[in-house]
Amino acid sequence: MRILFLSIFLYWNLLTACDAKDKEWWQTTVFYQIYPRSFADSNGDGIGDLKGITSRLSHLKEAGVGATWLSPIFKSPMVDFGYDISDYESIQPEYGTMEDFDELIAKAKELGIKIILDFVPNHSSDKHEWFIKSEAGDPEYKDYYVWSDGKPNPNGGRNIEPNNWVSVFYGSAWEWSDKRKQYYLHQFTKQQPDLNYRNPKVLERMSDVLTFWLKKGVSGYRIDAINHLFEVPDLVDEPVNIFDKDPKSYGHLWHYNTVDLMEVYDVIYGWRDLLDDFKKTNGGETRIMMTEAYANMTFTMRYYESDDGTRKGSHIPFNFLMISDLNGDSTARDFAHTVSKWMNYMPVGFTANWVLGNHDNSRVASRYGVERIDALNAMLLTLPGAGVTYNGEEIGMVDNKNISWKDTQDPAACNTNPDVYMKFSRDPERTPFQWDATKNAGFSTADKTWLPVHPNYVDLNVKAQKEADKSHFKFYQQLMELRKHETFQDGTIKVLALTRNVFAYLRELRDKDTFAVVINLGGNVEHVSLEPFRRLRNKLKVVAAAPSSQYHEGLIIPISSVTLEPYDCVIFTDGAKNQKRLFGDWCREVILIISLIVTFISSIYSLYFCTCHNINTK
Ligand SMILES: *[C@@H]1O[C@H](CO)[C@@H](O)[C@H](O)[C@H]1NC(C)=O
Ligand SMILES: *[C@@H]1O[C@H](CO)[C@@H](O)[C@H](O)[C@H]1NC(C)=O
Ligand SMILES: CC(=O)N[C@H]1CO[C@H](CO)[C@@H](O)[C@@H]1O
Ligand SMILES: [Ca+2]
Ligand SMILES: [Ca+2]
Repeated sequence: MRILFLSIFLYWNLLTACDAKDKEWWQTTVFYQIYPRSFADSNGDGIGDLKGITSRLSHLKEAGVGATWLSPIFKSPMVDFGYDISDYESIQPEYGTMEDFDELIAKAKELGIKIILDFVPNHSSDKHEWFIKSEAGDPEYKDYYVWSDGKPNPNGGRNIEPNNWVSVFYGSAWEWSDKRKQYYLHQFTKQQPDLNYRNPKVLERMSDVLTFWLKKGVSGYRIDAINHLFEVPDLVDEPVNIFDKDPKSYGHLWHYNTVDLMEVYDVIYGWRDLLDDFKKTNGGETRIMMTEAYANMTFTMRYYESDDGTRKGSHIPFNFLMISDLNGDSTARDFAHTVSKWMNYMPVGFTANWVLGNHDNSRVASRYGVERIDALNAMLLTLPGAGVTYNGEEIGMVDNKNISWKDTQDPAACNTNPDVYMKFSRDPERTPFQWDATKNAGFSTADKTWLPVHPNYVDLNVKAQKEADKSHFKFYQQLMELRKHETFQDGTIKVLALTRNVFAYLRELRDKDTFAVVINLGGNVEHVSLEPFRRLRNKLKVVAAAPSSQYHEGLIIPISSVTLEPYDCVIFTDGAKNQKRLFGDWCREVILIISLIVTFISSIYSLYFCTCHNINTK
């Protein structure tokens, strides 16, 4: 008898080995972007800071988030709110000190939350020591930036710009330096001079920055505006896009010479090696790279690996399709197509990711409509791979569109005029985080916060949603819990547009429960059948339902008559694990045979042993 138990035990244990999960932390987690300036203010100056983040980290834990990426916290004149860095290895004083940063890392470790830093390699601030020396003609730093004499002026006088390039933030990409009597390139604001990556010394210095923070305990980087790293060396004009008549506008040119150059990828593959080597020499978990590039599919996929497959690059090349290709007007077919698009383009064996929002784009509830926040959060948490989300989306914060010209902070808006600034402003999605119903939403005790708090904070805040029976946050937490299921972590996806407004997908994994996520994008009640999926059983059990749903957890309904409330989102399982097949998989077969042989041999042995024993005692 004992032998039999032993064999069964052996069999099951070995089987588990067959199914062993080989996913690393970053492949299944949700990355939560914190915009430090707006998250939590610890000292009452109206500006968020590191101590504030540390004191509120438990919120991330409660939300079920495994990692956070912080927008830049480095020393900066704050022309572009930290994306203009004057010292890559120190902390911006209004955000705190290096000790505060160490405390943040320690607290995060304690809570099991990984910290990812923003890395801004394309440009430094014009107040960076390197630029000051470069402008002064210091031989060591002379070629740290992209300098040009410009072209002779046909009318005489100072040379004109070397070419027609424009900055992402409007106007010429060239700025004249009176000191050096040359132009320097800036793809963003003129206070953000582009570093010259054709100078190996620059690459080396920037790689050292990566190592500096890795040693401090960060788990990786989110790399900013990476596709802007290189420009063609001969600085030739870019072709004009006739549909955009304004020669100062970024859309006026086709950016063939200033973005997505092949050289970018070599730098990325090199930085991947740096991260992998760091792990090899220092141990610990994999340090990762997330890359930000608003590029087409061909260019985006190349961040994963080189075309010939010999070099690895970004772990998470940001998938911006949920920002660029979908919005509140999208139909179920648009959703199905967009999800499939990423899955189809992605090279086999890599990890998908879904970026729901960030500090450059309107908030999810504003982009898709407040009614759809639960559905979009549900997608983030149940699609395959990693989710990337922005602080505040878990409670459905909305843009604060009532920001006066006087209160406007974003350079992209300030560079324009009082009539049009709101069209360019990124301030609406950057207003302070809404913690509770106290002064300034619990963000700060200051009389005036750096951006005005959205007045809806009285009702819309974390505290209220935690106390409510049903809320966006409660649903979010529930989905985070569900997400731990192996099917969500490891399973495949099959998408279907069931009607014009009902978008659904199956998540399946061999020998595990199958789940169906069903979303009503429209404002009418919808009756649908999930039979088109074919692989589901006849009865479905509700495992999670949006706060607006008429369904509740545990309810059993027939597959052919699913009723969805307006903007509803329901997750079902058919309760039946995929039929377990004893054979059909070499790993299982081998293990079964080994177990049988062991059972056989030990039975023979014990029979023999027992017989002898019996004889001897007689
Ligand atoms: C991306 O752009 C490049 C260059 O313009 C082009 O060759 C490539 O086909 C494009 N890829 C897709 C998927 O559109
Ligand atoms: C906009 O904000 C100002 C104060 O910043 C306030 O007086 C005004 O009532 C607000 N307008 C709307 C439409 O909310
Ligand atoms: C989403 C994001 O980080 N966008 C940044 C891209 O880079 C420019 C320049 O560094 C910033 O202004 C954006 O905020
Ligand atoms: Ca502060
Ligand atoms: Ca550049």
